[in-house]
Amino acid sequence: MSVGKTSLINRYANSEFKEIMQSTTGICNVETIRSIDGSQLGSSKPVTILAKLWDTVGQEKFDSIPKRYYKGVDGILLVYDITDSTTFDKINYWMKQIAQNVSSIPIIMVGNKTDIESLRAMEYQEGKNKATELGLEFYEVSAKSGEGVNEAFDQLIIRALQNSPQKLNPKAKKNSRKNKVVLKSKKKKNEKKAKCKC
Ligand SMILES: Nc1nc2c(ncn2[C@@H]2O[C@H](COP(=O)(O)OP(=O)(O)O)[C@@H](O)[C@H]2O)c(=O)[nH]1
Ligand SMILES: [Mg+2]
Repeated sequence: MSVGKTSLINRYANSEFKEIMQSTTGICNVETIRSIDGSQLGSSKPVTILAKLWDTVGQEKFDSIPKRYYKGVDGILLVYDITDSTTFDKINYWMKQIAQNVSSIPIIMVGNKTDIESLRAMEYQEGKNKATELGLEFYEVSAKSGEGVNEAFDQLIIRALQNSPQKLNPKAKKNSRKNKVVLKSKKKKNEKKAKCKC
């Protein structure tokens, strides 16, 4: 399901969007250093963190993501495409898959591709209602325009840090790896700062 997982990671980590993405195989991840609002983390100052974003690199097309992909995950971005109701209809399925593999980690639901409003198949409120039903926070975003992307990822990082406060080590300013948060873009979540080679 090409909902835009790789594009969202590329937008968040590299501030870019490429119309044609190579199809992805193999494990692919990208690290990005972010300065995020500290107010929800007990800090009056922005907090600098290193986030590692993992792509699902096509595994979801087999309707099952290998267990190893879930290992060490601190948070999941569950993505559907607002122009394709079949991707929305799979949210419950993926929530069950996640529940079978991880527990007690934040999950944020995201409807991608808001830049193509004319092709919208799922209304904002439908997404919001589904997220509420599942107890998830919800954002509509566009990897293409960038709308909502930083907000959704930043919020996931904040939730992940609230969930694992030991990863928030203010004394580790000189060593941002200690503030590492590992996120996997579910149905969705790619080497170095610059380009994702996926
Ligand atoms: N218009 C539009 N196209 C997008 C957006 N995000 C991804 N795409 C396109 O959707 C297709 C699939 O994107 P990709 O990131 O490879 O999806 P993935 O299979 O979930 O990783 C590609 O042609 C992208 O250019 C978006 O926000 N807006
Ligand atoms: Mg992809």
